Amino acid sequence: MQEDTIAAISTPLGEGGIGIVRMSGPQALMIAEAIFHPSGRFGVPLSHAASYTLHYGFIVAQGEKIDEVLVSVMRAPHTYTREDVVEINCHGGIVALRAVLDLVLEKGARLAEAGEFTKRAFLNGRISLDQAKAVLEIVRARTKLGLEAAVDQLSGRFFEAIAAIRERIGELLAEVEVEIDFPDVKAETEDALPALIELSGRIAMLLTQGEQGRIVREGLTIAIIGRPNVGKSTLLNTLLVEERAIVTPIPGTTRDTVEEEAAIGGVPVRFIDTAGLREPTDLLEEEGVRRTRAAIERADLLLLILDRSVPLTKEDQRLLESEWEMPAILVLNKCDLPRKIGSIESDLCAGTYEISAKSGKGVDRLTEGILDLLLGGQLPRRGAILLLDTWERDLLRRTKTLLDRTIDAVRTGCSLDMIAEELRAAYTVAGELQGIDVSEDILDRIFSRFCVGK
Ligand SMILES: Nc1nc2c(ncn2[C@@H]2O[C@H](COP(=O)(O)OP(=O)(O)OP(=O)(O)O)[C@@H](O)[C@H]2O)c(=O)[nH]1
Ligand SMILES: [Mg+2]
Repeated sequence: MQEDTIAAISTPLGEGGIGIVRMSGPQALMIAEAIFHPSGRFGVPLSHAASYTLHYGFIVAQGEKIDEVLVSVMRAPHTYTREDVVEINCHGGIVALRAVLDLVLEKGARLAEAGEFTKRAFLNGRISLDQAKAVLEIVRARTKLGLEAAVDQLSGRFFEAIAAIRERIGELLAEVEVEIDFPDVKAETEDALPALIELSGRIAMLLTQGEQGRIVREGLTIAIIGRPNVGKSTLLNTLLVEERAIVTPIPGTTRDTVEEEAAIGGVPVRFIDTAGLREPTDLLEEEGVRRTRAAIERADLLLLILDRSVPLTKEDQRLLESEWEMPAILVLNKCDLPRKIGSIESDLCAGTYEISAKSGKGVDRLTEGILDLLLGGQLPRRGAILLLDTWERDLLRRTKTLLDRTIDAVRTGCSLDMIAEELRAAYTVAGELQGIDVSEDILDRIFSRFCVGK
């Protein structure tokens, strides 16, 4: 248990109905009592309050009321951190909230670091590292699917999967070691092959789920490009179901990039509508084109829009012949009008879609195509997503490599010692994943990503 008591404002800064100053640690109740005046006949000193009770009164400093509050008292060990926790629910806005925080700091609490409440929950053994991270993901989720994945992870699913894998590796290692120690007990190492292959497969699946999680968490960026007036902004608005960008029949309507995020199939997608690409005729257009190019560089995918109701122009042709670093989908817009564009020669292999951005015709098929392309035909779904950190993906990959090397060693008839060595290494790396030997450095990295007060 930690010696000191930490405090922080646990609600977002800004105007809200209420704000919470949260404290955790051995002095939490004492500090709260020193600044809290209970109201009414039933008021008790907080240090006498039972766990899970709510107390109405005022925070008072030097005889002056600072805010009218509700204080909740939660006693160790059944609390978020397993320490005494006090939450002061203020409603006086940010100034009062700050004043209350200052007061508790004055009375001996220390300002909490980012994620320190959750870190204590982990250090005091209430939650696993995996669950601690899930808390962070819940706070940060950008789509419903991301939130569901985070909530699922809170149950420790990844932790359990790793524990099972590690246990199995341990068993296999023990068998090999028995063979080393008692060469007479002749078990065949080859018998271990199916188990090893199965384990490697399990890790491969976790990695795939982690990749899906990365997309759900980080989202995708899609730039909508094309020459002026082909309907880029109209498509953006249709995708967002919102009149976000200005649409007019005048070529060159969009001068600056317009960005907006939408959830498609549970994946947060940032769409960037861009200024039409053409030879700039003035400074403003020049800047617009520069920004379009910058947007293209950031994108995971391009939607190259052509207007199929008019013949192909030189600008269209040039765009079609450009080489992009990211996949590009060809979109033939205005399919509600007669086709005049003629046949199109293009090396863009990521697919062609005919749509009417204006009426919405074909747009669903386009979004399906986008997700198919970016997610390898696998829409992320609940239960098949893992939200992993880079270091976790790294350790998973290393465990898999070590298992694959063990498999090779068995197949090529390497010595038992060598097989045992690879297995032992895999066992250790899997242990790191479980959080058994997580270094201080990794812990700091994880928890510093939290906001203060969580
Ligand atoms: N008939 C028809 N008209 C469309 C369609 N999509 C866009 N338009 C029209 O085409 C014109 C240009 O649309 P915008 O969305 O402003 O085109 P843009 O590519 O953003 O143009 P710039 O911002 O100038 O580069 C507008 O008059 C739209 O109403 C469509 O699917 N069918
Ligand atoms: Mg536009």
